Amino acid sequence: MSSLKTREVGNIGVITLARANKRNALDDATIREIDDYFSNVSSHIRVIVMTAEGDHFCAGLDLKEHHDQERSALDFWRVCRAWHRAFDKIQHGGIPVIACLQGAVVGGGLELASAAHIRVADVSTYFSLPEGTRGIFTGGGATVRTARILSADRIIEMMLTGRVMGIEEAHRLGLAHYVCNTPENPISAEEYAMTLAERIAQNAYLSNYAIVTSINKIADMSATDGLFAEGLMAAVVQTGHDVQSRLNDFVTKRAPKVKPGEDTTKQGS
Ligand code: 1HE
Repeated sequence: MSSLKTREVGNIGVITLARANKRNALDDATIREIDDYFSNVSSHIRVIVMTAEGDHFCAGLDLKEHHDQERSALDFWRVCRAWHRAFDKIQHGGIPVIACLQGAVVGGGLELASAAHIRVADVSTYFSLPEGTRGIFTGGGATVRTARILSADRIIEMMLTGRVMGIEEAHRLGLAHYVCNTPENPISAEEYAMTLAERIAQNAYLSNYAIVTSINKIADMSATDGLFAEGLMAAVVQTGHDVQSRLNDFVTKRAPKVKPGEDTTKQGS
């Protein structure tokens, strides 16, 4: 039985974790399905929204499978490398990915959410890295991806204490970009994510590709190499077929202006 559901809404792909009875814990089979999905995205898909069934986005590593398999060091190394491959395809696949979060986003669930480019969270969302309390260590990219979002210092503190980070702190620290289902933003996280996806799908394809593939890669480079790569990327994006018409919209005063107070989910609609 599949642990994922997928659908398309126009040019938006929606991938849903569908093991709510196990709080969407990630077993080997689910990681394989995530890898397969992100390896075979249809060419008309412009943005992917990742959601989860039930009250919790993801409870992390399937601890029962991990317990039952009594993995050796080499076994678990292979598991971790499979997670890295799958999550790399999310982060570096060239298509913007929006994660839509609720309830527990813990351990490997936080690593999965950290691979997405935008995180939209229901107000019920909370985050934790309980690996220390389970006697294991992060193996799905937290030391790289989550550490880049929160800082290495903060994930050390979270892993040592196993504490729960609430939505207000997570929003302030940039782990959740948007918080939904609040008096100020009463829309549901999924609706908000879909509206953002529609907005992002209207960007130039090459611009989106450059944004999601190059910025994280450039962060791995020296400043000199990064500036060189940035120039190359900009030159490639400049060859996009719709660059001139988009610039012409601005020059002829038909393009929307960049103004404070504008809701980005409404721009261009
Ligand atoms: C699970 C898992 C799981 C739930 N693996 N089966 N992750 C954790 O340490 C988080 C562990 N889970 C929890 O703390 C809680 O389950 C939740 C806070 C997420 C949800 O609580 P609740 O009360 O809604 O559900 P529950 O009753 O605890 O769990 C419902 C079922 O899901 C139950 O199974 P059942 O057969 O008894 O009904 C649970 O056993 C099952 N379940 N979480 C397996 N994680 C590559 S390295 C990554 C390292 C990590 O991810 S470490 C973090 C592990």
